[in-house]
Amino acid sequence: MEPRKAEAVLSVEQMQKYQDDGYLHLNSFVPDDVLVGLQSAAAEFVEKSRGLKQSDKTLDLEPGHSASSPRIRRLNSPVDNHDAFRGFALEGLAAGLACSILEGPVRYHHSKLNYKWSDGGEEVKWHQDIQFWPHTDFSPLTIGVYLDDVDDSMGPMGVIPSSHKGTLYNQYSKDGQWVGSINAEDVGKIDFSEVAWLTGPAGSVTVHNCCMVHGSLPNNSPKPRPLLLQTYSRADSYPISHIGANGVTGRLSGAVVGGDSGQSIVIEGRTVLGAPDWSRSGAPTIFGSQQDEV
Ligand SMILES: O=C(O)CCC(=O)C(=O)O
Repeated sequence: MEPRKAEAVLSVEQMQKYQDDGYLHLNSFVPDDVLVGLQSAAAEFVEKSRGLKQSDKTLDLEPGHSASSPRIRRLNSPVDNHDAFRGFALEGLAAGLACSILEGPVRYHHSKLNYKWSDGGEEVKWHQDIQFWPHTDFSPLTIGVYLDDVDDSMGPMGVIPSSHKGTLYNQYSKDGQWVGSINAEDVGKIDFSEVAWLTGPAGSVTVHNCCMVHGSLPNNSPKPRPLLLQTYSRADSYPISHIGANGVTGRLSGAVVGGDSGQSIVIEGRTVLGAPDWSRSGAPTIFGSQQDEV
């Protein structure tokens, strides 16, 4: 399948809303045939989990998980683990949407499927994403797809409109431990009166910028709340190594979708035309490159 090119998937108003508010909420956006493929891939991992007693590299299980009553927190890197997720994120609708919002080729960063199981599936505390995997700009965004109908009782994702333009919070505890959430003192200063809870029928899509303050409540309903998430940046934005999850975001992380990256980066106002990406093939020596050896 041809990679998706940047094309006008969204209206001018929606594009402006993303810039202003830092998020989008697209009800019933994924066509049924695509949705069914994603749902059935997600169900395969539920079946697989029945054979597990504890979390492994792919599936993160909640305490209390059993073969007869699975409780999955997360499927790590769905893009690396199932063709349906890979196609959707790197060639299909999510790829096209990312190229459209970022107005050109994009660099895929990582993916995950948060199942947020029924009857107490865990909350995600208020946080911002960029501290987990800093990039050379603030273009990274995450596209979420609800694989089931989600209402207020199921711990939908909540966002604080326009918070992507504000403070970038410290997500360490007072004693210097990384906790991945905004501390209680800072949370106390945030105005939650405008919080938007992103509910919707299966196939509804959320998009949030990497600096957006967001989180979700526990799922106390009798149904899981599967949310498939995939993150992209502009193709000329690069994850900064040796901070957070960068470097451990999966086999296909770094794939450029919808065109070429150009390997060009602006640092301190000067443009560097970088060498090709050798992260998968291994780097040649300077001798090999200069003598034109393959
Ligand atoms: O699953 C959710 O509700 C939010 C997910 C999220 O923010 C994250 O995994 O970073």
